[in-house]
This record gives sequence, structure tokens and C-alpha cells, in this order.
Amino acid sequence: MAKVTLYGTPNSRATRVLWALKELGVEYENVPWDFRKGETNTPEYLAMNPMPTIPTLKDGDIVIHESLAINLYLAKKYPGGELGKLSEQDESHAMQWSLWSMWNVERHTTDILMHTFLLPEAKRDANTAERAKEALQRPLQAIEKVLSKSAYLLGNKFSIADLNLASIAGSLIRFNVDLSKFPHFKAWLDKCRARPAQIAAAELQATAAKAA
Ligand SMILES: N[C@@H](CCC(=O)N[C@@H](CS)C(=O)NCC(=O)O)C(=O)O
Repeated sequence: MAKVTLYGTPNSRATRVLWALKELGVEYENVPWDFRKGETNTPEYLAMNPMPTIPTLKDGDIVIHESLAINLYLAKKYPGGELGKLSEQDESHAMQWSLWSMWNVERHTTDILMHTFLLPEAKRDANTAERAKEALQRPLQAIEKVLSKSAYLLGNKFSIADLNLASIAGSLIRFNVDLSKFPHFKAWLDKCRARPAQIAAAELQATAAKAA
């Protein structure tokens, strides 16, 4: 299998793709370019991704950006490990949950991240972070219902749909969002986060964060 190239420091959303690559057992090279150092604002990078954002993946002639789309692509092209080939129905549901996660969860976790950690203190607005935590209640209630009926999003087996949502929702732990009202969701999230591939990707992220 030819190596794929993942552009983006592990200290970014590239960790999600590293998690997927490790689950699937795909050989890869990581080019740890970092937007914080201006490394993605070059003509070379912008020819692959019109936004100076990471991650971007190159697989032969195929170049793709958007972390969750990259993961869906990888899972389809290289079904491996426990993530076998998906049926047409499961594949569409994996897309459904991935898009759902971006809008219903990541929109709010990004607000919490920006207004708790990333923005300079003078620009942080505690109310925006609080409102984001409140807004998360509705999608969390919905996903709690789903996960009270099945162990994973697509049934009884971990899939790329779980990986994509858990890679966003993992930040809820870091942000100390109270999950006590969502026990099935919390148990599912803990199970996903305990996977060796996730732990390995998180270690790469921690190492890159320390070196930054
Ligand atoms: N929706 C995109 C978001 C990509 C993104 O915003 N990545 C951040 C790093 S985690 C970035 O490169 N930010 C630089 C910028 O916004 O200029 C994805 O999931 O890949």
C-alpha cells in the first residue's frame, strides 16, 4: 500500500485523522505544518487547500481537506482493523452523523475552546462559552437517546461515524462539560477514547503541543 501524506501538526484537528489512520492501519507520512507558523499560507499549500487550514491529506492524485471528510474517505478506501467495509446504508449514516457532528457539536465546542482557551483573555466572552454549553444540551439529549438503544452509532460495532463524533466530543471532557445527564453518551465516549489508536494519536498531539 502506498503511503498517504497527512499535512498538519498533530496539535490540531489532524489528530482526528491520525486516529483514523491508526485504526485502519494505513501507512502514512505526517508533514507537521502548522498554521501558527504560517506554514499553510504558502502557494504550495494553498494549491492543495484553498483555506490555510489543517489538516489536508494527499493520497496519490487525490487531495482532500476537512478532517471528517478525510476520515470518511480513508474508511471507504482502506477498510481495515475493526473498521470493515460499510454497507451502503451504513456509509450514508456515517456521512449523516459526521455532518451532524460538525453543525450540532463542533460549532459549540469551538465557541467554548475560543472563549475559554484560545482567544487572548481580553477578547474572551464567558457568556458565549456558557451559551455554547447550553446549546449543546439539545444535541446531547438526541445522541443520548440513540446510544441508549445501541452500543455505537451504526449498531453494535465501532465505526468511522463513532470516531468522527468522538474526535469532536472528546473536548467536552477537557472543557469539564457536565455529562451526568447523558450516561449512555458518556459511557460511549469513554469507550471510544480508550481505544489504543485514539490513545496513540492523543500522545502524538501532546508531544507536538509540548514542543510548540
Ligand atoms: N472544518 C475544518 C477546520 C480546519 C481548521 O480550522 N483547522 C485549524 C487547526 S485545528 C486551522 O488550521 N486553523 C487556522 C486558521 O483558521 O487560519 C476541518 O475539520 O478540517
